[in-house]
Amino acid sequence: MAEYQLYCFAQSGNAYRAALMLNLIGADWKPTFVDFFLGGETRTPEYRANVNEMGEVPVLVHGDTKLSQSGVILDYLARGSGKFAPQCEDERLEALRWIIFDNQKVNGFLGPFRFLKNFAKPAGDPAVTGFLKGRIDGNLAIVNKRLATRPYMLGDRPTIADISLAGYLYYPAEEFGFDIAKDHPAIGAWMERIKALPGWKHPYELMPGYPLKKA
Ligand SMILES: N[C@@H](CCC(=O)N[C@@H](CS)C(=O)NCC(=O)O)C(=O)O
Repeated sequence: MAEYQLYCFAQSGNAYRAALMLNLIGADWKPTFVDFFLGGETRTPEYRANVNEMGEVPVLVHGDTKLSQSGVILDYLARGSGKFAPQCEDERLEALRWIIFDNQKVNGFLGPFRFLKNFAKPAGDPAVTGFLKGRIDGNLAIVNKRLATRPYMLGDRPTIADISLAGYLYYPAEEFGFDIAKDHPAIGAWMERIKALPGWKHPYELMPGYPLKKA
């Protein structure tokens, strides 16, 4: 049995953060497929009783430790491995600031936008997707400005703040209807740097459930 088990599915950028971190630190890990789309597994009483009362992926299991929230999982893995970890208290606080901003306002809007555009039935109301797109543009511009003056979110070294930001950014441009790397060139350059890290893989390669089975 692998040392780490990750409840996840291929289309989840939230889970990708944890899967990518596990791969980048060279952990011995195995994914456990969660049937989010067809089976509605995260909404079942069994999942909420046995896996995560919040009804979400990712969930990381490591021995007796079971964690959800990708930001918490990233912090746990960084502390345990010493890799991609902030190096001092100021850096730790700075990483947390960006991870929370990302969870709420960058990938926190990209995820629902992509879901409404590709997977929701009926498809998302244009008023809702239009609102989300406006927020996405504004928040990606904030990240782009930051990455225009430094190679990684906290400076010269990649940390968990970068791995959090990777969330939905590598999914195909067609799934969004716009090209993040082209529209925000400093983010595009950063994406190439992250992609070059040993162990990097695309979310569709790293997690089970792609392509999506039709009902
Ligand atoms: N802030 C959370 C977000 C997790 C999240 O929203 N995961 C989605 C999948 S991408 C989920 O499990 N949603 C279940 C549902 O809405 O029923 C994290 O970063 O872990």
